[in-house]
Amino acid sequence: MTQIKPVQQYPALLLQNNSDRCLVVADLHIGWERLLSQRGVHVPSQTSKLKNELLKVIKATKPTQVTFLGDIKDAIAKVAFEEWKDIPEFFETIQKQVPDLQVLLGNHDGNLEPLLPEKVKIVPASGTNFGDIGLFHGHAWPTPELLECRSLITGHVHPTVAIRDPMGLRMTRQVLLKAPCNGAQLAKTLRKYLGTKSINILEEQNEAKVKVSQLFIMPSFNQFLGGRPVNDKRKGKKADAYIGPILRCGCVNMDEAEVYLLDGTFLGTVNQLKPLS
Ligand SMILES: [Mn+2]
Repeated sequence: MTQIKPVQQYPALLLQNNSDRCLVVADLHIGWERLLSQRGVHVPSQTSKLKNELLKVIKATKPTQVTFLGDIKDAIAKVAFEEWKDIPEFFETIQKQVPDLQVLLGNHDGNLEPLLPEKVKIVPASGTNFGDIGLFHGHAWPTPELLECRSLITGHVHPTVAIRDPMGLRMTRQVLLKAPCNGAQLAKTLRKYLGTKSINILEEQNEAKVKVSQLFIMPSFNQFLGGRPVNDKRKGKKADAYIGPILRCGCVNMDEAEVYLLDGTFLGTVNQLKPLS
């Protein structure tokens, strides 16, 4: 059984399968600072900060593999001038420490492939597995094969929690979410959207093979990115309050999702935290 361990103080997870150690990070959004310069605020490239941060996590966790869970870059379809330089350099540096790198393509990763060093493995957003853990980006459905995994891990959402103090001041923090996920219902939903043609796991006689029971939603590795607070009262109970098909299809119980700060502190469930936002 693959173990899932949050890396204390960092938006990262370490998956451990005997001697294989896979470090997972999501949503780097390299080049995000260009959004500021388009609005008249000019800051130098922040890529080296992200790189140094990741090198620190690698040093602390000694992974045998690093998986990037999508949205490596920020510009959605095009490649910005800075990215031609920043992204190859970023991956070359990381690869010197950990040769085995894997990248899932997120919705921001159009035209990313030519920027990656040759030996980086590229995986579609619908995902792949590490032991009995399924990994996918979250703007797309997970591939049905991942239903056989015990847990799923996704990015894309950039979850945060908001807490308002008695003075009315509001602080937000990045969080890791662990939500109950109804595997049978997810299988039913995928059957409806993808059909059963040649997809073995979706056929009714294979129902017993469906193992998914929880979904981890990772904080973005880039700590400057905002995300709408998961405990926002305005979200109400509407299924469309969250982004990505898996969170909208009703098979993930977000109200009962456990909310953890990056230092591992358990804050409560989303439902318990709603009055605080
Ligand atoms: Mn995304």
